[in-house]
Parts: sequence; structure tokens; C-alpha cells
Amino acid sequence: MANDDAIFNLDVGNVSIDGVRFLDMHPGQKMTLSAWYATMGCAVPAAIGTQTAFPDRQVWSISGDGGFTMVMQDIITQAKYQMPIINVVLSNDSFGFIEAEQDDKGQPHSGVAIQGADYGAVATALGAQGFTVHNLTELKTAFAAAKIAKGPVVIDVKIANERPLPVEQLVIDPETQDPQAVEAFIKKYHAQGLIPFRAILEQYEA
Ligand SMILES: Cc1ncc(C[n+]2csc(CCOP(=O)(O)OP(=O)(O)O)c2C)c(N)n1
Repeated sequence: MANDDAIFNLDVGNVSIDGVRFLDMHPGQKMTLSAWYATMGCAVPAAIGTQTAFPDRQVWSISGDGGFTMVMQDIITQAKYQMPIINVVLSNDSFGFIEAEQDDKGQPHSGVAIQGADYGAVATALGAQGFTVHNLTELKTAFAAAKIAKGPVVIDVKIANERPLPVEQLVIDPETQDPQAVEAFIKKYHAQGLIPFRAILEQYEA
């Protein structure tokens, strides 16, 4: 199946932010997201609905480990109907979005750690082709298999627990903010390329 008309179903959490920022969408592709109700666990069942409505298109679900484990039994349905859905799980062993909220509010982390499991092995037991990926080489192998799969594939990608860049509180301007805090922020979020808005205004003498 081609990916130029792929349909991506995103779950809720940091995975939504990363998905919207980093999915290199093309005209003709589609994306679903529970943007209004923020219903975790939406991606895997949405992928089943999408695959049913668009049987000739490559359907993806992309979930965090929290959202995926709420609904992973739906992989049985994908296996029952041999739906060629590619399900990606971004496993950071955390309810990452909530962990970031707790950081923003200066709260200690509470109830956000996920025990974790080998979701590739779980998926295989549920009747899909499961992969658990720790590096780029394993990721390429999993995607190569997913491309030619006739039924559901689950790719559990073990990722670092790093929150997306918090754009609502950029600390990048050493002229108006604590230079040490700016240095730490830029290092933490690899934000070397970000220019303070003040500098842009000065550049255009606004
Ligand atoms: C059904 C439901 N329960 C709880 C929440 C609150 N909530 C929003 S994001 C989130 C954590 C998501 O964690 P995970 O799926 O692991 O994704 P990550 O943020 O780590 O990418 C939670 C608990 C929600 N939106 N929907």
C-alpha cells in the first residue's frame, strides 16, 4: 500500500504534540486527533474505523504507551479482520503529557510512571506481527516488514522520556531573561536554532 494517501490516527498526550509537529504530512494524506475531548486511547479504535472506511489506504495509529495500554485489546479485532494497520507505540514509560503539566506547576511527579512491558510481544500474542524497537536499525527492520504486511503490525518504539519543546514558555532571550536559564533551556530542548522574537523585531526595526 502506498503512503502518499496514508491516514494517521494520533492518540492524546505528548504524542499529539510530536505528531502534529513532526509528521511530514502531504496533500492527500489525512490525520485524526481527539482535539476537542482529548480522549486517550482514541488512536487504535480510530484506525479500525478508518481502515473500514478506506480499505485501500495505508492506515496508521500512533499512540503513547499510556493510551495504547488503555485499548490494546483492540489489536485482537485488527487481527480478526486481518486489517493491514500499522500501529506505532511511543513508549517512554510515562504519562508524559501529565508529567510535563506537573513540572509546569512545580508539583512533584505523582501517578505518572508507567510500569512498561514488551508491547511487541504482547501484540504478537494478540495475533498481530509485533516488533519492539530500541534503535534505528531495529526501526528500519520493523518498517520494512510493516510495508509488506497483510495484517496488523504493532511497533513498540522505546523512546527517551523527553517532553516536547514547551512553546508557551520559551526561555531563549539572554537580554531579557536569566542567561543561565536560557543556556540550560537551549541545551535541554536542543533549541539552538530558535531566535528571540525581540531579535526579529529589531532586525526589521519594528
Ligand atoms: C481517557 C483519558 N484519561 C486521561 C486523560 C488525561 N491525560 C491526557 S494526556 C495523558 C497522558 C498520556 O500518556 P501517554 O499515552 O503515555 O502519552 P505521552 O504523553 O507519554 O506521549 C493523560 C493521562 C485523557 N485525556 N483521557
